[in-house]
Amino acid sequence: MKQTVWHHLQLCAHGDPHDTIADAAIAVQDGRIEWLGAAQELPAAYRGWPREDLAGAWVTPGLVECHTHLVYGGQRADEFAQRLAGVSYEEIARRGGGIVSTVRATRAADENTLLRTAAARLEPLIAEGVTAIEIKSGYGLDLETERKMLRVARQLGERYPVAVYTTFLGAHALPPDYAGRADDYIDEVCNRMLPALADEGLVDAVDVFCERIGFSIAQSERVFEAAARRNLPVKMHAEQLSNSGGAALAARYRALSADHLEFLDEAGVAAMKEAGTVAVLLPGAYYFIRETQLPPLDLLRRYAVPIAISTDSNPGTSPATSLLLMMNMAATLFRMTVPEILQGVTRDAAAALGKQHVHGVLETGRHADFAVWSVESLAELAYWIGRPLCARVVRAGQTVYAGRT
Ligand code: DI6
Ligand code: FE
Repeated sequence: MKQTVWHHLQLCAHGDPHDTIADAAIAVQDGRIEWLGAAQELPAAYRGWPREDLAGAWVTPGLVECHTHLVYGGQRADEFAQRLAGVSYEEIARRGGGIVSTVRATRAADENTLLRTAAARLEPLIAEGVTAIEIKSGYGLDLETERKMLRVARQLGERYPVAVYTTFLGAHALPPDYAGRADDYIDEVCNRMLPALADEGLVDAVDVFCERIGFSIAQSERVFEAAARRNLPVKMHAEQLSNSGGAALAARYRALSADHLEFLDEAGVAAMKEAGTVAVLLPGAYYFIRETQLPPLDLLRRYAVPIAISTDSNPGTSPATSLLLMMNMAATLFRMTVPEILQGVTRDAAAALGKQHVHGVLETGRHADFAVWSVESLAELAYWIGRPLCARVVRAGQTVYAGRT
């Protein structure tokens, strides 16, 4: 039986910097939290256990990264360079760039290549304290490659000390072989791809890109109906470039989350509140495509809609692998507060995955998944730009990463 008392730490157990314990201890047995609280109140039963001294460091729940496209082939740096040289999105798409170029590269890559390249994007996230992560498909757009992507996502969870939750995003873009036949492709997604991948245990949730350049409300609803037939939760890329009413549709299907939301309106916010749908904000995509429309923070606050933050790590609009940088962008670009940001990468990000009972908060009975920080103030987690701040990552009571202290 592995017993440890972690002590000499400052504890932020709920991701709320107003709810902390200055001199705390966490008793862990076989990877689960037996007790946590003020060190002076440590029950006698735990006082003889072996100790780990954290030298007064801040401890938060392990971070939850709730929206990534981590698995894909190739990269799109040359496309980025073309855009800087003045070539338009439309011209790049005409030249075969955009999502389609990543689809080609993903179809051509074998599983080992996808695993290796995705791992290189996962490791920096783990080094920043991430202990749970969502990974989408969506660059295969055919059954074989969507399966390959989701298998790689599952393998990442087997090989790395991080809980991986997969999302089927077959409705990410229209593959070239279905040009002009979007409804036929949605048939393929709903009637063949999703059932097969769900039967193989590869799908934890289903997502759709509801947008003018993505899929319509009607097509998105068909994907949600197919997910409902398999009792799978849904989420949506919604209102990223325009207001199509996607968030309200997502709320009607009690979606776990609606993501991006720059063009979200009050009707959508109210519907999300009523449904308990989490707003996932993606400052990396906002920044990288130089968007100017801010998500409606005031409306989300007024309706008390939970707000999560994520990298949206993807090769086209957010080639990011730092959740800490997203926390700084959420502050500087979206004007979110430190408490909102900390809860946005712990408690509310866990809720965006429907895993609020497992991740995002430290309490007795849960896995001892926590991050140890080399900071004097928790505000530093949103303050520094691109600085390593994580001293240690503990997953199920075991140190799985040790950084600079
Ligand atoms: N919204 C986005 O920003 C990404 N997908 C989506 O639905 C873009 C993906 C890409 O450009 O590769
Ligand atoms: Fe995305």
